[in-house]
Amino acid sequence: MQASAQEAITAGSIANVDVMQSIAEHKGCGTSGGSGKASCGSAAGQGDLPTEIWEKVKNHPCYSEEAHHHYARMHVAVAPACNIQCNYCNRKYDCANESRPGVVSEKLTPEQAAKKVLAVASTIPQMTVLGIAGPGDPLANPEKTFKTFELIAKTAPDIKLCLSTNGLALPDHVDTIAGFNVDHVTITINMVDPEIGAKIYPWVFWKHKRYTGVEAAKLLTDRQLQGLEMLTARGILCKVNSVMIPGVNDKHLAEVNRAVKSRGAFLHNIMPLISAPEHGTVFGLTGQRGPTAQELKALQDSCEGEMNMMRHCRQCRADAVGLLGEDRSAEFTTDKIMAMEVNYDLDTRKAYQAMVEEERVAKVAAKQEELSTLAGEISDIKLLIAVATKGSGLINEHFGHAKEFQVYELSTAGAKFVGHRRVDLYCQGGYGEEEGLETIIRAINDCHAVFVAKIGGCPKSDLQKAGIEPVDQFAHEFIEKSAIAWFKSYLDKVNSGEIEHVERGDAEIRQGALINAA
Ligand code: CLF
Ligand code: SF4
Repeated sequence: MQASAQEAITAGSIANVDVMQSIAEHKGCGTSGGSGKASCGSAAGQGDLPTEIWEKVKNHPCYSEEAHHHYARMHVAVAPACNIQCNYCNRKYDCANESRPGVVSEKLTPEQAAKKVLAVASTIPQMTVLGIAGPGDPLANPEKTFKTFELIAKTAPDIKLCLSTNGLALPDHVDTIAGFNVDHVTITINMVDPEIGAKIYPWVFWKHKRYTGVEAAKLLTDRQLQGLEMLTARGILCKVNSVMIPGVNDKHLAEVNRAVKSRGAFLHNIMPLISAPEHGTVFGLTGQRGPTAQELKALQDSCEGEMNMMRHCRQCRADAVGLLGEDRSAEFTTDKIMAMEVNYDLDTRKAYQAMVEEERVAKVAAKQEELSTLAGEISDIKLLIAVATKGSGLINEHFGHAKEFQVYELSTAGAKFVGHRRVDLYCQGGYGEEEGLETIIRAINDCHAVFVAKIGGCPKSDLQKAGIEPVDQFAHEFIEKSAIAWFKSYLDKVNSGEIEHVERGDAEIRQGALINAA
């Protein structure tokens, strides 16, 4: 039964006191000046995370990189209005703070949303998180957002609730958020300097008044940081999203990183600006470019010394469903869910998730075992590989069917997930697309090898010509274990003089692919 809001607030506050204490004591990545270890919220296993926090992140596909291979999230598009204007947003489309530009979601009432959640939870037992991320700002639509949370908490209590906001209205709603036991809140913070903010936000609308320029940006940054402090004081895990806009805030984001870390943010997600004239945004029309793959990675790397970085964000849509790298929203349109027989069975979900956990444990054990073969290797070589995967941490996708490649950095320290590249499908109706192949090569041009379950002769040869080794010998095996084994043999070949290690160039973040991949 749903507790009243006040009861829930009280219960939530008590439960969160312990967690708050744990975040404060945890030196790795939370509030307290630690070194920001990649084990927090992003790598396999609990690492040095306190158990209370690990329990909150371990099945959340956005807060744990490792979990995103196994667990799914869904969004319900119940929040159409917005209270600010971002120069990278066209309000004909979904909120670009957590969505790819140019995507339109099917809007739902809270009741339709609750039915959809049950339908998805019955069909996808590894769906563990329900997020509200638009299509506008959830807190500019507080009644719809909180009514949806209330209905879902009542009917599907095992599903974690998640919220993403631009932060303007956040301080007014922190108690209600805590009252609904929302454990995870994302705030998009692109600046802490209003002069820079004025280049990103033409206006904000607050207390029945429109503010513009530096005044608007100052109001926004003050409210965002205040909201962040209030949430972390209540033990709610906060992720900060920042859109990297070259020439506008790219140099400034290190300062944003420090500012949010000092206020207790758990995770920082720096996303590339996706900008094209056809989006009809200010930045699209003025020709503002987004970063290249290596520019984005360099910024993420530089901030990682400060705190935990999220690198697996897919900038998903406001009605996204499925694993982060896939989109099953078309299976759950309003017409379809209203006609669906819903059988929400907690025991079945738990049993399925127990199997997923076994798979995770096996994957981590295989990786650790392979890692021991690198012990004693001394080499400065660091390189990237691209992997075709359908999920579960396996190399289980054909080259021609891949809509994205996951990118891992290999070194003597092991294999580390550092991002993904969306691509257009190479295989169209049974035939390979030559033009598609060129764009795929540009998207993974900074990688030394591409790991696939299978690949045809033509793309194989073209990849080799481009200096990217196609690797299909580890089909259906675990990604990290296989990558480490391949890297060991690569180092052996370099050490024996059989091959020479050469640095690769930069790669494109494929805007077209991102837009088409709705
Ligand atoms: Fe959704 Fe966001 Fe919650 Fe995740 S998404 S509200 S935290 S459940 Fe995740 Fe999607 Fe990136 Fe967002 S991949 S856009 S970070
Ligand atoms: Fe668009 Fe989201 Fe910015 Fe609102 S907060 S203007 S919906 S990107």
